[in-house]
Amino acid sequence: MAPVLGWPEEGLFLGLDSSTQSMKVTALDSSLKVVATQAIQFDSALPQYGTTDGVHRGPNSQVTSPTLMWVEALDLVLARLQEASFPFERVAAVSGSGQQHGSVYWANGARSKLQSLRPSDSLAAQLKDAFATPASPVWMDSSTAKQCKEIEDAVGGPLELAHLTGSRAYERFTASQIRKLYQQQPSVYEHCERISLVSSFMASLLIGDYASIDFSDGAGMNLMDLRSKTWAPAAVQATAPGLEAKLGELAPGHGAAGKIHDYFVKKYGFSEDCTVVNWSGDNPNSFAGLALEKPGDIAVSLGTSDTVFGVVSDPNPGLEGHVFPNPVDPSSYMTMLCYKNGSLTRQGVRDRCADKSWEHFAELVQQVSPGNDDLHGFYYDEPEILPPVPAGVLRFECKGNSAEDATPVSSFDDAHECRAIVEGQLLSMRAHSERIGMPSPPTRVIVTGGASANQAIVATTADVFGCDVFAAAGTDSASLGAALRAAHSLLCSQASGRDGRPHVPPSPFSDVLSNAADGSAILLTKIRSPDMKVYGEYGKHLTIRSALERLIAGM
Ligand code: ADP
Ligand code: XUL
Repeated sequence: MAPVLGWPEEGLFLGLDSSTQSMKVTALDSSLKVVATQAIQFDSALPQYGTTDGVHRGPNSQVTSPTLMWVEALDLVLARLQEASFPFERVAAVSGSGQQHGSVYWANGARSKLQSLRPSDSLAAQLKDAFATPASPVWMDSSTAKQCKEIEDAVGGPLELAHLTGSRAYERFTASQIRKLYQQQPSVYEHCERISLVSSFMASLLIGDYASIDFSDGAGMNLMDLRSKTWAPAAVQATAPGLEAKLGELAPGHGAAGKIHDYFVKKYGFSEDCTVVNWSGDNPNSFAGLALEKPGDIAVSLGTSDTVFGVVSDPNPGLEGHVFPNPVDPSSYMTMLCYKNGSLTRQGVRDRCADKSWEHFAELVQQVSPGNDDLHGFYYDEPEILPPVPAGVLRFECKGNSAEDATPVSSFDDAHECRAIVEGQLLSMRAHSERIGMPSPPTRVIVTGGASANQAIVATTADVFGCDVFAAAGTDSASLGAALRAAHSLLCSQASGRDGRPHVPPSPFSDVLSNAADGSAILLTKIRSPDMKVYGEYGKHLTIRSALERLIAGM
């Protein structure tokens, strides 16, 4: 297909991904081929912050990350690219992806620190006093049940809040985190001039000023009116006084945040014309990176969290799952489920049962037949989101046809333990995705995230969902999506230039995707077909497991 008018032939698009455990980069050329990648793990690359899995776990289910670690990681990952002679001067636009919901509290006076960044010193040295609190609450936190209840009550109940903002109140969502900070550390709240999400925080570093929160990540706060994409006064007032002034304006994901700050021009050699495009959340970016646009497709992202998402045009948010605006098409939305016990919980089982080896873990899973000899496991190392249950591990044997026939079991052998966690997690995803109206069976499942490299997990995904499984060449769809969104923004701005008016709706995202050449990062490959007999047999296990899950959750 011919390149779209005005497409910068030599230009590169950079996508960063500030995730829970790491910071990653994907750079694309104009034919959407990957020209560079880079990744640093917070625990090992920045040990001075003392994180485990990128976070600090505190008492009472409190989980935070040191804000300054993310600042230092940005310099570090760019320095790594520089060491690899990456041509920063060719970057036409840069965007990014942030773990959703996490919040940063800028201290009074921080804006002028941002505006006057000097290349002679590091970002961390210059911003070390820029935060009202050094600890950013992140999505793994579940310490705000009280504040969730207060916000839901003030707005008229959980369903009302879901209709208004796309989700009922969740402990990790930003509103309850802000309310807790306001209640427990009023002087921190008082001394905070601006609250950013991880996404808008990272964009702020790149432009040297406060960047807007985009609509898609903004919907992960319980503060935005999902339909009007403006702050919802009832939710804002229920959260904390004087909050709207600290949140700034919301903006579309395809909008430009500004030009890159001189710090990055001088230090790394970016062009001063390089545009910083609004960042968004990791799930919206993955949604863009996997080009999810067909209603029959669903994506399963197996990162630190496990998420399942699909596309809808007319959402009806309820008590389960979330709805966010589509980051690349204002006429539709993404629906999503999120599990806290994803990769780290699988990793725990691997470490106990499979000598800390993913290969051995996969072999053990494949040693047992699908259905796991009627053994069911529920593995919650962390308090779970879906269903909302405290941490704990429960195992059952169920030879009969209903959950009433199940008997508790204290342990499984290694192979059954490995299959139990994989089957259990995927069966839960299928059951809940069906409940919120995602297609069943889907036309196809697109897998991404660290664990999508695991063939035993991929094979079970195909059999549980009963459809083909596709994957992109890389496993980091979030930074890929960010790079594609950077390109999309550039097209939108050029389109607005052509007719002289702001372009609403934006240029179709498919105009970006149409530039993909052979070997492009966006091309998906079928990696597994289902065994439909096994899919059929999973029906019984699905019913039993769902009933057991309801018992465990007391629902
Ligand atoms: P995030 O972006 O949320 O930080 P990633 O998508 O990078 O997370 O995934 C990281 C996780 O992937 C690690 O915690 C690890 O447990 C898991 N992982 C990596 N390789 C494999 C594998 N072969 N099988 C299963 N899980 C894996
Ligand atoms: C989504 C969620 C996680 C984080 C980190 O609601 O909490 O997926 O975005 O990946």
